[in-house]
Amino acid sequence: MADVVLGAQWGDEGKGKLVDILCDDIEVCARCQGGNNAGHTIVVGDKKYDFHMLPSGLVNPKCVNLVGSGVVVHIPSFFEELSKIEEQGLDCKNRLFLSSRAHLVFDFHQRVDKLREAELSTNKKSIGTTGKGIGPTYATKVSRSGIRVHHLVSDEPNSWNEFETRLRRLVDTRFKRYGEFDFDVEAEIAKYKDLREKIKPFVVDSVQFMHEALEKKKKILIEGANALMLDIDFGTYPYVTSSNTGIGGVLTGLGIPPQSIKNIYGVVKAYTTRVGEGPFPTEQLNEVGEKLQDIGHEYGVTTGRKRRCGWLDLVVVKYSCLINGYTSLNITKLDVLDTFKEIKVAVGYSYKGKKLESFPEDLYVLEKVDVDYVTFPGWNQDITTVKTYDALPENAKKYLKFIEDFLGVPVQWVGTGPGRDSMLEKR
Ligand code: 2SA
Ligand code: GDP
Ligand code: MG
Repeated sequence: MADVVLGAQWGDEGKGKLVDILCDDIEVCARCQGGNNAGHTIVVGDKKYDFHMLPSGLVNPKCVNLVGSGVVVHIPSFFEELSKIEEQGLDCKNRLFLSSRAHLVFDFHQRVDKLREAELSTNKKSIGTTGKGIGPTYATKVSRSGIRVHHLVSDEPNSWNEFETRLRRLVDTRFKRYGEFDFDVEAEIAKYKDLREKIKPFVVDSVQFMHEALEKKKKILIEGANALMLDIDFGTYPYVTSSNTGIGGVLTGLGIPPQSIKNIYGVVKAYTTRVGEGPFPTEQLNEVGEKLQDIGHEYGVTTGRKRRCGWLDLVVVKYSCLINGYTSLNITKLDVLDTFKEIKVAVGYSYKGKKLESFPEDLYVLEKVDVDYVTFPGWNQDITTVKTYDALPENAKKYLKFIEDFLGVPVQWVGTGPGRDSMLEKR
C-alpha cells in the first residue's frame, strides 16, 4: 500500500519535512508530478537540504526513490541537484530512479516560459511562474509533440536520429511562435549526446517498478509537489501550475491503481502563503502579512521570491479536503503564530451580500468576495520547546480543534519548528 502527502493550500506548507519524517519507516518514495519548480526544505540537525525535482526520501539512506512518469525532468538540473545533495553527504547510489515515460524539459522550454511571461506582462496578466519551463513542457506533452526519457535513451536503430529530428522540429515550432530567440539547437543536441549515457543507469519502467514494490508489500510514500490550489483543473486557473497537484496526479503520474492508496495526508500551514500572481482572499497587505512573512521566513526555495502571506483560509482547505479526501492533516508552522495577540481564520465567503455555498471557480468573483472571519485569542507563548501535543497552550489547542471540527478531518501532527524533532503527533 502507498501513503500520499499533498499540499492543501498554495504550496510551501512544509510537505518536505513530513515526507522526511515519514520516510524513516518507508522503503520507496516517489514523486508523481511537477518538476524542479518545487522546493521542499528539510532540516536535519545543522544540515538543510533543498529538494526541487528529486524525492525527499533520499535523506533516508535506506529509502529507494523514484521520479515518476508524471514529472517533467530537466536532466542538467537533475544532475545538479543530485551532486549538491551528494556533496552534502547523502549517498544516492543505486537508490534513485527515473521513469522512462517522464517528459523532458529542455532549455528552450525555460526560455519559452520567460517569453510567455513577458508577453502576458504587457497586459499585467503574468502568472508569476518559476521560469523552470514547467508549463511549456506540459504543453508539448499534451499537444503530443513532447520528448520522453525513452526517446533519449533508446538503443533501437535510428532512435538517436529520431530524437534529433523531434528536438529540431519542436524548437522550430517555438521559433515560429515567438520569433527566433537566441537558442542553439545543435549545441543542445551535442549536450544531450553526453547526458544520454549519463542518465541511462537511472532509467526504469516505472509502471513495473511501482507494481513490483506494491506486490512485494513495500512501504511506499508518494510525495506531492506544489498544492491543490495550484492544480491545473481545480486550482485558481489560470494562476496555477500545469500539472494535477491533487490526488488525481498521484494516479496519472505513477500508473498505480486507486485501491493501492491507504492514507492521504494533507499538509496545511497554520496561516496561508502564496508565491506568484493570482487571487488570495485572506492576503494581509499590512503589518500582519509582513510579520508572518518575517517570522515564517517566507521566501521561495527555488526562486527566492518573497511569499505573499495572510490568515488561514478554511474555505480553501475545506475545498481541498473535498477533492483530495485527506485521511488526516499535518498543521505546520504553528510556532509562527506564537506572538500574535489575535489570530483570524476565514470560514466563509460572501459575494454581493450573499453567502457562497461553494468555492468560486470564477476568479472575477473570487477577487471580490467578502471574507467572514472568526477571531481567536493568541497563546503568547513560545511553543518551539513544547514536547507533546497535550502540553500545547490551551489557546493553541482550541485553534487546532476548531480547524479539525470545521474540516471534519483529524489533525495527526503539528509542526512547531523547521527541524525533524519539531513535530508533535496527536495520539
Ligand atoms: P510554474 O513555474 O509554471 O509551476 O508556476 C506556476 C504557478 O505555480 C506556482 N508555484 C509554486 N508555488 C509555491 N511554491 C513553489 N515552489 C517554490 C518554493 C517556489 C519558489 O518551494 O518556494 O521558489 O518561488 C511553486 N512552484 C510553482 C508559481 O508561483 C506560479 O504561481
Ligand atoms: P514544501 O514545499 O511544502 O515542502 O515547503 P517549503 O520547504 O517550500 O517551505 C516550508 C518551510 O517551512 C521550510 O523552510 C521548512 O523548513 C519550514 N518549516 C516546515 N515546518 C515548519 C514548522 O512547523 N515551523 C517552522 N517554523 N518552520 C517549518
Ligand atoms: Mg516549497
